[in-house]
Amino acid sequence: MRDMREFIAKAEQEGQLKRIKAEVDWNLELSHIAKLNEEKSGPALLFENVKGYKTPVITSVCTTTERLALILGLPRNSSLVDLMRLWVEKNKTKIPPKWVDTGPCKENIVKGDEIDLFKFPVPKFYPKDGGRFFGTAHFVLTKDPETGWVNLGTYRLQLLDKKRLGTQFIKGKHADIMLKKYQAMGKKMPVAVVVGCDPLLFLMGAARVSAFECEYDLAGSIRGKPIEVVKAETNDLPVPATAEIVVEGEVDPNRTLPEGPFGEYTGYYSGVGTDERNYIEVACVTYRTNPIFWGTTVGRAVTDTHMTMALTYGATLWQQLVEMKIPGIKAVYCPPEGSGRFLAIISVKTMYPGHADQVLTASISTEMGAYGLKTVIVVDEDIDPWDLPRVLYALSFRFQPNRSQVIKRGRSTPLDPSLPIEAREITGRLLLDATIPYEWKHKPIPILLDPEIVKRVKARWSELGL
Ligand SMILES: Cc1cc2nc3c(=O)[nH]c(=O)nc-3n(C[C@H](O)[C@H](O)[C@H](O)COP(=O)(O)O)c2cc1C
Ligand SMILES: [Mn+2]
Repeated sequence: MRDMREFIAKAEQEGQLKRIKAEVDWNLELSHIAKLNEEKSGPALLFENVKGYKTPVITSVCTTTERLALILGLPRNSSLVDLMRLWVEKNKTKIPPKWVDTGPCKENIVKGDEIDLFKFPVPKFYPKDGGRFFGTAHFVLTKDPETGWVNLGTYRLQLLDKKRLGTQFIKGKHADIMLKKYQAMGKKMPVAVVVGCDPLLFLMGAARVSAFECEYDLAGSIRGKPIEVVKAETNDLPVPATAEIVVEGEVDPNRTLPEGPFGEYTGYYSGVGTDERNYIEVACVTYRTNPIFWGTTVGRAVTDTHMTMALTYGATLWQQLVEMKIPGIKAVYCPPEGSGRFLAIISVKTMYPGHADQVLTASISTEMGAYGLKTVIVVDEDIDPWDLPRVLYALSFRFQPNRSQVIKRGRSTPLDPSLPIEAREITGRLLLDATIPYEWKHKPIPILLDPEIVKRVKARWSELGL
């Protein structure tokens, strides 16, 4: 998939996209239509007539597993776990991006006083939001000033004025780590923001790919060929050649402005009563002719952002456990209901005493699990982690609170509404071992039906009137 336009064509062909021709207001109306549509697992929406604007807005691109499968190039009936399995497999090889001289993203170039971000149909999503949010389904490109590592990260961007975007680089995220290095060097951090692209790149921005790794390399591996990039106009960051809109600029680590609140994926507003945040001073905007603006509704579960995170966070946890070379990992599932990040269920074929304990402690030591993950459940290999009734069965009949429950502490997300706003740095972590201990000499004997009798009974099924 080359770009957003190809996604639109394919999704439309498959009946997974609807064009909205009626006039819709960017001020709450558009987001509310998208949200209500997503709560019914509806199609992707292309708003062609946004009040006061010629530029269309697409939403709800990632809301269903079918569309995530379309983005990853897998069959329509794939499960979320099938998609994660592909991700983990493809992560084993990396294909770095390829520089090209130019691309459609350079069709229009605006610099200096001409820049006016209000020329784009930026939605206001929720009633108590602090303003309009330019960046929701996008990513921010930054470069490590020491090593040259290029990072793609999705961090919300608030439209502050014609040339400034408020950021929320949460502590320890890769853009934040880089910004602190620029600060120590007394420099500003160059950035490029990409809105509208091959949707896989947005998924990469939202994925917790390990530090020092460039998300473009994994995207290339999933696509089976390098992502084509061109140099930004005002810095040397690699932007996708087919991006719809690219906003270039700098972040001064020492300057801040109020940002937020914003209706977050936890179902609550974040940025209420928090410190000011850094912002992007925009130096240049490039865009394709007739660009397409892209947004996601974030907000309460389960909708577009939750499905995005269930895939990208869940796959990253799985991938990082595989990288730790722990044997026996059958599957990992981070339910969309927990936004793919607060709750993880891991199915393991246990092979030695303490194996399940190793998986539990390893999971919270991965980059993904060491941040925000609150509850981890390990189940035996006979249970699919996405089969929640079976997980509840394991919690009922295999889990023993006296033996298999541990509480740890660790880094929290500041968005977790279960913690008081002023104390969200540290969370508890609950590790639940719902496996039958490997070392037990006398294991409970599972009830298996006699296969011969089953065959006989099945042959008599209609005779029995069943
Ligand atoms: C729609 C959406 C909005 C997000 N907003 C933010 C945000 O404002 N700040 C933030 O730190 N992370 C945000 N995230 C999560 C990051 O994208 C995610 O943690 C990612 O791993 C960051 O990239 P990094 O690992 O390269 O730092 C958001 C994710 C999604 C899907
Ligand atoms: Mn990263």
